[in-house]
Amino acid sequence: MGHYKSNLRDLEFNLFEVFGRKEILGTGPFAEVDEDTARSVLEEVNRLATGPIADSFEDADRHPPVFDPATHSVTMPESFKRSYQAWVDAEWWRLELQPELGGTLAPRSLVWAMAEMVLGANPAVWMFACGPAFAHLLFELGTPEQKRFAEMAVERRWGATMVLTEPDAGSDVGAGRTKAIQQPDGTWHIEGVKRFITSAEHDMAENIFHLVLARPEGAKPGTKGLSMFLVPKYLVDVETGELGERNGVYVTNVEKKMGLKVSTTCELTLGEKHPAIGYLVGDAHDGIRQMFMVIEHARMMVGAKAIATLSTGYLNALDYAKNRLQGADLTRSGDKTAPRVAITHHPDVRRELMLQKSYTEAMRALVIYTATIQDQIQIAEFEGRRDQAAEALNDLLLPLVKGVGSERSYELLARSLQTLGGSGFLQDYPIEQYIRDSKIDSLYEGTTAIQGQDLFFRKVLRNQGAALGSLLGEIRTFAGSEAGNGRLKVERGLLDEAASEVKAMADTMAGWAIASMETPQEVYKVGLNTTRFLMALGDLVLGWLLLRQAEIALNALSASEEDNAFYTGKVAAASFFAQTVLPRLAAERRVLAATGQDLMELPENSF
Ligand code: ST9
Ligand code: FAD
Repeated sequence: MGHYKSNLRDLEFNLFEVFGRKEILGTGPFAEVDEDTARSVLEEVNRLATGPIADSFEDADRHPPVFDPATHSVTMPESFKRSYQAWVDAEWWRLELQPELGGTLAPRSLVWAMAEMVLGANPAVWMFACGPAFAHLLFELGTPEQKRFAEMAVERRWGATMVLTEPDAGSDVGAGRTKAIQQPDGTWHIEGVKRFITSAEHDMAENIFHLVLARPEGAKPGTKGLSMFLVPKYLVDVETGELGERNGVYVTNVEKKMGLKVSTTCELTLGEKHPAIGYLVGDAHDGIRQMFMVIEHARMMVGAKAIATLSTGYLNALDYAKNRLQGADLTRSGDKTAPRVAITHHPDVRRELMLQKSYTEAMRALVIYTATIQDQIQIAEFEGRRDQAAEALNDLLLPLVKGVGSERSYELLARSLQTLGGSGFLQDYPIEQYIRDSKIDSLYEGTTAIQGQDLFFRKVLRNQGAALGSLLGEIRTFAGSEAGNGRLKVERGLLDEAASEVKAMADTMAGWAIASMETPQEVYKVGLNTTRFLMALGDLVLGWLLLRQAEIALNALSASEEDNAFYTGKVAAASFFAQTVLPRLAAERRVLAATGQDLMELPENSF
């Protein structure tokens, strides 16, 4: 048995029983993908993920890529190349592409369900294989030549990267100093050093194209002065498809890391040896907006990766717990002759397992729910209109998927390891690697602090609370409904209280933000609470999604005996979360309300 334990049953429960994807499959933009096709895709991806994709997970951690500074090249582990090739050859990544690029457009909900299994089995496989998704964006934004480039990138499976970060520009992307100098022939020379660039070098594709943020000479400071350039490793003749000269963009270092070692994290030096030729994407100076189209996608991916890892961590812990005999049942602890029981019998282990299960399944539901909002956006685009409410809700949910998904997964993976006792600390089990590999998820694509600020300042305040208001409205309507026919009454009451706490938190923070227009320091109180608010809204939404699942599960339970254990577990997880997690939001609200300026006034040398 490989390390990866998938949960296809729960993915299908979300897609088909909770979020009714049957209604949109086989119709509109998804005419080519009906329910049967979707189910068989999931089954096939599950087979690949639990087999060849997962196979190199451990080996590639122990034998990471080798960088040769003399040739600026990277040799990938052979085992990993096989996993990568298995995924690329299966061609399911075409479900992300429009037909003009050789794709068969599927709903985002199906794509993210499929992604969960690959990301859980071997996340770097998905990341290295993102070239076509980058090409999809280039095809949308690019000039006719760039569209042709994008077609070739898909046909020939080129790799791709997103290039923002510099030594002095991490969270603060606008501090970037990489320059772009226009040439008489309309191309640009890019000069600078970027760092931490994922997948910027490897030996699994004949070409790699970089989407680079750089500042044209004379452009204004900050993010709004940045433009996006296409900088290929090898120049390409788009008429003939021939690869031309080596471009002046070289990997000058590959980082040694705590985890996710097979994913190359590169220093990228542009224009030092010879010119690094760049092409302005879409011939428009619109870099940060364009790059955020990639970032939004990548933030969803990072959250999905974290949650997928927690899921396999929990299922490994559960498997171990069912088989590990230790101690007697607590009711017979005084009897030294009592039979030893599986540790699942111990109340403390049960509580820990249920905490892992409820967060895992709630966060999976969060990913799929967010993806269903993306389905709505896709359908609107297909019909030639914009669904602005769906766009705003998707914007609101993304920091939850990324910020809450990564923080809770890392925290709970430590609980999964704990379930194995000392064995969890060993490399004989995959959880120590899961923890190392998933730590990155709260760091890249915007740290948790950035997610909290994005959520509050951009997605709540700037949106004047519209998306938050309608989400809270939906949650409260559910709480006030008859969902669960009385069986979920207590839980719905707890959900309603939690919604009031979160609303009060948002109102208090908005009050400080408004007051800061007169008294600037008031904004510190907001900044002291943005992460708290992020996590609190996350718990509320997770609690709601679990209860929605429980309602469906209760109906299914009374309709048939089939899958009894699965549905019973759903109701139990929702109930547990409502009773043990949601009440904590009252304390969070009190802590928030009591925020003062003390921390900000404390002299730095008193820390
Ligand atoms: C990284 C990569 O870490 C790690 C993993 C790589 C994996 C590779 C594979 C990924 C695959 C993806 C494939 C994709 C293909 C795509 C296909 C898609 C079809 N939402 O607030 P302001 C924009 S990479 C949208 O003033 P500051 C907006 O245009 C490194 N847009 O910001 C705005 O203008 P306006 C990741 C947003 O104070 C403008 O920015 N690094 C959003 O100037 C300025 O906004 C980071 O993530 C948003 N949420 O700058 C950096 N926010 O307001 C983290 C801003 O007029 N730091 N815009 O609309 C931040 O996010 C900062 O808050 C900051 C601040 C840089 C935005
Ligand atoms: P800093 O910005 O220096 O942050 C340090 C600490 O300060 C953090 O805790 C942060 O939350 C906090 N902080 C910073 N600013 C604020 C603020 N305004 N308010 C509150 N707190 C703040 N980048 C790319 O462009 N492309 C890639 O492909 C890529 N891949 C990566 C892969 C790996 C393995 C790693 C480690 C990084 C990668 N990155 C990539 C860079 C990544 O996005 C940045 O590391 C991240 O955005 C944080 O920047 P920083 O590391 O400079 O931290």
